[in-house]
Amino acid sequence: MTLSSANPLSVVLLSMFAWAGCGSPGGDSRDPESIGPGQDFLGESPEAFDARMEWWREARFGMFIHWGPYAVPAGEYDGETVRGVGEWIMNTAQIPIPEYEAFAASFDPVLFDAEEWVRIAKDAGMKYMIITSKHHDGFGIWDSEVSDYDIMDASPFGRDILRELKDAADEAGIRLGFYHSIMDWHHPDAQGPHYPTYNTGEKSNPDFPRYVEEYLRPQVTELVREYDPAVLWFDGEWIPEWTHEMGLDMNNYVRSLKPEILVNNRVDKGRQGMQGMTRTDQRYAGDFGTPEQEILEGTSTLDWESCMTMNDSWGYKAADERWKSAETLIHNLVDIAAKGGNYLLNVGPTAEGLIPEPSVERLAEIGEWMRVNGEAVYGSRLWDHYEDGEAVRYTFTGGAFVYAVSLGWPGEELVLTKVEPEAGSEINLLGYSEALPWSYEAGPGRAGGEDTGSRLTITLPEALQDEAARPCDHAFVFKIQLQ
Ligand code: FHN
Repeated sequence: MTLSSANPLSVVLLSMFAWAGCGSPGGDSRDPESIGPGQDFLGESPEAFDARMEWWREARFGMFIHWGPYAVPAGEYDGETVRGVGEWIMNTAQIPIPEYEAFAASFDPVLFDAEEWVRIAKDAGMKYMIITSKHHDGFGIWDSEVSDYDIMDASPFGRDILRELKDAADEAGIRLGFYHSIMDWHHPDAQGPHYPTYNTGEKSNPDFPRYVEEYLRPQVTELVREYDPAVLWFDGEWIPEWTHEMGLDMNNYVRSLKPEILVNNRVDKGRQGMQGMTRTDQRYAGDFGTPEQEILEGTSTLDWESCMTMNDSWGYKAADERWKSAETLIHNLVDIAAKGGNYLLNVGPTAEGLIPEPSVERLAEIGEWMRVNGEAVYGSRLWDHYEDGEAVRYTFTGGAFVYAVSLGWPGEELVLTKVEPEAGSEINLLGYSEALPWSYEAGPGRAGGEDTGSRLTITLPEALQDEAARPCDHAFVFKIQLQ
């Protein structure tokens, strides 16, 4: 069993924050009628928040897609493999803007098939997709009126990738959201002038507010109005130029364009690094926390989504073959669902427009598992316990049943210490038709209103000791009727 994982965050901050008169510096250049006076989305009622989050909490599993001109060098520069993640090559290899623009000029993914990508995600059991509309390199993969540094004007491809994906996703009933980088290594009013170290942290561009007003916000407006995304997934908020006020302002602005949209916590400055949850020292914008490459240690009553690579790079990096196994990915999904979170699993397509085969294979294997066990993941929420030792996770989707998920085959019997079944009820292994024999011994005592030392022993038939006879691989879900 392999798992790879910090603390609760307070999302729904009910403090009032009057919209009109606040917001970004330099007056209000936005289109007035799209923002009602005094509209304050941070003051949303918990009921309204729950209603808005409902599809997302039900979904639990999504595809992250990092794709752009960085797929062209694919992690190589000057004949060398550049250290670190592929999508950072412009910064890591200190590539001057004109030279990097040449990668955009040769970004021509003729094998790109939006329906195929959506099919791969849907068949894996994923319910939503988040694609990089613009990453730190500043290149837009949609037909932007605001900029020429996009797929229509700066590359020979001439097809609107976001349009094609949106249409395919809608067709398949998959929700589509956009990652959008606040940091921009290409824009002269943003981090472009920080060359050679675009992600410096030591310099601050005094013209940055103009970038926010005349570039970032208009592009965000285009994305929301033209493509109606379900989620805006901001990133790159750590730059010194981006402020808490700008974050609150952007959150409210985006919500005023589409009140039901979801916005991650990286719109604001409250994120605690890779652990990803939001500090509580003051009110911050954002609907969910974003642990990165890790899973929360314990549970959180608040919404969170762990994003993770399948190898070590978000963007396509030819040399990176450190692929996680399908078993690891399935165990992560179960662990995250048991802890009340979402799993946003990444793919980094090639410059030709293909999702790498190792990713496709693993997603297909996860899909096989989800077709047997998905009911234990979708809509899962916190139960009394999320684990029963290293090798067992509990998921609960409301109703009369709890799911005990064994991370690996338990052998001839599975012993659980934190659940008492309804007397005389059936225990079933998902995907296996016959009910399983079980016995329950109440514990010697009760602590915290619970039986301690109780033992529920589920006996597994001889037939299932043969791997080929089991309904699935990697993790096994026992459906238990609660007392
Ligand atoms: O710098 C980015 C990185 O390239 C990638 O997009 C990840 C995904 O969450 N976020 C940032 C690092 O925290």
